[in-house]
Amino acid sequence: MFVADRGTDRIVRLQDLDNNGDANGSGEAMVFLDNSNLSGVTLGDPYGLALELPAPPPSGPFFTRGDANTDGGFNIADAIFILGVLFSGNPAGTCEDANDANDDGSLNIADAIFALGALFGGGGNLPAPFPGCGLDPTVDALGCAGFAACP
Ligand SMILES: [Ca+2]
Ligand SMILES: [Ca+2]
Ligand SMILES: [Ca+2]
Ligand SMILES: [Ca+2]
Repeated sequence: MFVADRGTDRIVRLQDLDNNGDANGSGEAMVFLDNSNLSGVTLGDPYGLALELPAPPPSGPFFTRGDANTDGGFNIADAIFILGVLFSGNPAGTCEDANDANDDGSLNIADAIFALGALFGGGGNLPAPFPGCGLDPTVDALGCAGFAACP
């Protein structure tokens, strides 16, 4: 069975490899064709068959954006923590999403700059969840394994 996901131009192959009646097992759902291996192919949908697959709902532990060192506060130490992860090889902590200060889905110098701007440059608040605890409202590849400062 093939499912074309319009949202990401992706064709997924679903197979019931272990014959248990579903395609939820390991290796049964395989990305057959997507943007990474298209190489010039344009996916069409002439028959309107593609399914609109909803984005996965946010999940994981609650966290506070910007609180990179997960001590329950947002201050200069968090910007220093982010810089330490980026440039000194320090461990990233338990919650990548907290380090993603600008919530663009990647961890880089822009997050440290964004955090410093919010702290000292009148940049205002960080994207949610901030300053309270919550889930990442914009699903991305960054995860949050644990965040001690949130219940
Ligand atoms: Ca902190
Ligand atoms: Ca970022
Ligand atoms: Ca996000
Ligand atoms: Ca995330």
